[in-house]
Amino acid sequence: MVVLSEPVVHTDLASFQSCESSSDIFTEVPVVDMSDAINAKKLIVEACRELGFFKVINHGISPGLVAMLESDAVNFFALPQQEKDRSGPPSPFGYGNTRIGPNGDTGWVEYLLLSTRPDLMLHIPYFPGISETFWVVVGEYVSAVAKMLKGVLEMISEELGIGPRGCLSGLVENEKSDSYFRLNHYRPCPNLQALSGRNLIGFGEHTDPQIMSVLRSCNAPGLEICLQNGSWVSVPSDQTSFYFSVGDSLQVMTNGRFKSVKHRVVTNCLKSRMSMIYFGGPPLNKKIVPLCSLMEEGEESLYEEFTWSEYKKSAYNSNLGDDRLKLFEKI
Ligand code: GA4
Repeated sequence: MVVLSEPVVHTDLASFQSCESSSDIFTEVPVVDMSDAINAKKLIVEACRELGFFKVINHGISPGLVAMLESDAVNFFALPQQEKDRSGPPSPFGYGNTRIGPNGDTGWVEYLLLSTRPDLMLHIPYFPGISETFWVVVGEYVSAVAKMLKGVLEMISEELGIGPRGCLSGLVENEKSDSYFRLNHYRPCPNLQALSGRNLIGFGEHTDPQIMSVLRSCNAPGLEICLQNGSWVSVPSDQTSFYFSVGDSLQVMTNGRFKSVKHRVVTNCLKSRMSMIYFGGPPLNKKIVPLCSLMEEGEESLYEEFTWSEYKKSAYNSNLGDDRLKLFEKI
């Protein structure tokens, strides 16, 4: 579905970062066909090692469900600003506009950040303007995507010979799993001339702290990933597929074999972009350490031991673009 929205004219662009958007359209995103399980496993592991990023097709998630969620999100973001503001500011959950996280990061984006844990969501008193079906649809979408992620993590375990069964996938399946769900809405970039050919940053460069993230976007470009040689490339949008990215926690659990991928979103001059991201996180008390069954004889962990709760605390004390794992690297 194309998200229609009027370009916003905003005179004070100085407070937003801009960048030269990458003209390199990356045509080599690994494509994993879930209907071909044997090849899928190999491709996923290869992609996680080389890029930390891949696209999944034939995933079995109902396009109707995705469309329903997108339509609820479009309706929410189309509400008058003051209505939306009643669901914010985020702490960290709720509606946010241009401010990302607690430490002064900004981006040309408005968003809803939600926890997928019902016990946490109960602390959020009220999301005005969200249709009655919204929670039901979010719930259905999140369980479908979590199931798909669980399948992908099981495939990784099988391919790498990681045991016991469920040691990886069980982390996001666990009812205590600290997973997040985010809806991002990027309005068209205003006043392009003022930026002299540059693009506003929608969501600045960062890696995701969790295990793996699953992104679906509408048919508007904007997502860029950083290749291992340091160059930024633009990911072609594909609203029928899901993009998976390796997070910091999986990098640690594989002792650096998989790399968490740096990514960012640049705004588009004409079209709104809407994305939905599920961040698969472990339970708060889970120790994030390399998986024993993966370690070779004599291999040592590259990282100091930490729990997910400690890592999250440290992430929320950092700025978006910081190298958060650096603090935990063994010297
Ligand atoms: C990046 C990945 C997810 O969007 C997120 C973000 C979180 C937030 O927006 O609340 C953070 C960011 C993200 C990492 C550093 C801190 C925390 C904003 C920020 C500056 C929900 C997450 O888990 O970490």
